[in-house]
Amino acid sequence: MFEKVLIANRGEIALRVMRACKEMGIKTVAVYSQADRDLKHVRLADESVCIGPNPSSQSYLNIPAIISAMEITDSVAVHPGYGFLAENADFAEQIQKSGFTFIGPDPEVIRLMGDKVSAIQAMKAAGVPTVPGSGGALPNDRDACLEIAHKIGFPVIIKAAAGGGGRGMRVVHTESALMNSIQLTKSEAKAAFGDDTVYMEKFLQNPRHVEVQVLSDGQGNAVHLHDRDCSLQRRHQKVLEEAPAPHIDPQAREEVFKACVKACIDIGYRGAGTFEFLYEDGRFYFIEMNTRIQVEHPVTEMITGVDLIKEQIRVCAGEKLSLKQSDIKVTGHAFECRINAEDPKTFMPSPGKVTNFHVPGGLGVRVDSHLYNGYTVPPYYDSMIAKVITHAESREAALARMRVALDEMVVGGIKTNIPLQQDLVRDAAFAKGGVNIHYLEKKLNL
Ligand code: MV4
Repeated sequence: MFEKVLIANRGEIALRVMRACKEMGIKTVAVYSQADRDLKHVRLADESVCIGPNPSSQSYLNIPAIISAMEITDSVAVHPGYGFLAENADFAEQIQKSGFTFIGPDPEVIRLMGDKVSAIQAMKAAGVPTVPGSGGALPNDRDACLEIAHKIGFPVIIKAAAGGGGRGMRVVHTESALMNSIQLTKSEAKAAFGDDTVYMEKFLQNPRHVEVQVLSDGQGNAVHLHDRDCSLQRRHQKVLEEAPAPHIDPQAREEVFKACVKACIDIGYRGAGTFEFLYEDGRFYFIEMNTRIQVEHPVTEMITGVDLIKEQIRVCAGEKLSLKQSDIKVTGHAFECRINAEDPKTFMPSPGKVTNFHVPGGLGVRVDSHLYNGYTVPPYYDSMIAKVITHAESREAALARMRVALDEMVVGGIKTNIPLQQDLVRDAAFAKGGVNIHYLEKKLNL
């Protein structure tokens, strides 16, 4: 096992990773920007290194600074958390070339999945169901594009191969708008990602966002840890997640789980990963793979009892996956509410000093947060300050538990979205389960 791991992240996930390392007897190194010297995990780390000024471009995204911090602390591996450098293939490659271990898949696999066109092709080859589409980059040919669009059928969606997570895409409803939309998406993609490759898919009008968690050792062993529904989102930011996804066709689900496991083995995947699907009319359609641990991983941990971060670290240290598929059993249901430092109505960030922090508790209640009384939420980074997770024997009981937990929580001194979450967990349609990706934005505009 690793002697010492550097945690190249901040906030709740840095603390989450640190807890896993400590339980495993791994020494920890925290890195932080100037604004982050008072982060909770920095105080708890065996060692800590300031890697630069407040803008993440000069600190958490500063690859040479992170590699220097690994060298001076004798770290052997780096955990990237989520965001920042977590899916940066160049970072993973430089870490490997410097003789360190990146806790994640190989740079080639990150690159394969980072390019959405090659990701879809790899998944198709493995038997993962994909969205009907161009099956590759769109040619620079009007007639060929029109033919593809007609074969798929309008509406279609044009997506940047280098995009993902909602960046660089455009819906097209008519033939007359097609070529213009392709050109616009191409020039936006060129400007944003330096790559104007785009592809086309059938636009699914009312899907749910259902994703499958996997663990794989890159040595021919992989398991799935069931699914999560993350349909409640606003502007591509998830707000409330749950596991397992409610009201899923059991046969389609078993097939997609099997295909995800096979795909992990086929691409030589190592670590924790997530297959993102759109789910509509009882069918799954692969859209993207995330090669990192995700924000919402705790709901899966609660229903399976598997510590995903520990397993991720183990397989990335070269151990064989200790879990067999038959070891993984779903127990009950879990929800996660993301608590952000923001105005619950306008969604404007609300950084500042936390004067009064009370976390909910009790059976089946988990709070992943780096906050403490007197902590100042800086304005430079993501506004997520806590995740409240509840677990119970049934979906109804887990939701009731979330209502109680949110009502118990106090975050004084700053504005938070707790009132929005309190409203959502009392929403009748959400309580039934299975609302689609447009539900929250529609509700907010009422
Ligand atoms: C789609 C889609 C409908 N049809 N692809 C947005 C984020 C990125 N991961 C993919 N996205 C979408 N791709 C097809 N063929 C609708 C979305 C989408 C979406 C997907 C998941 C969660 C929220 C979303 C919100 C708007 C659009």
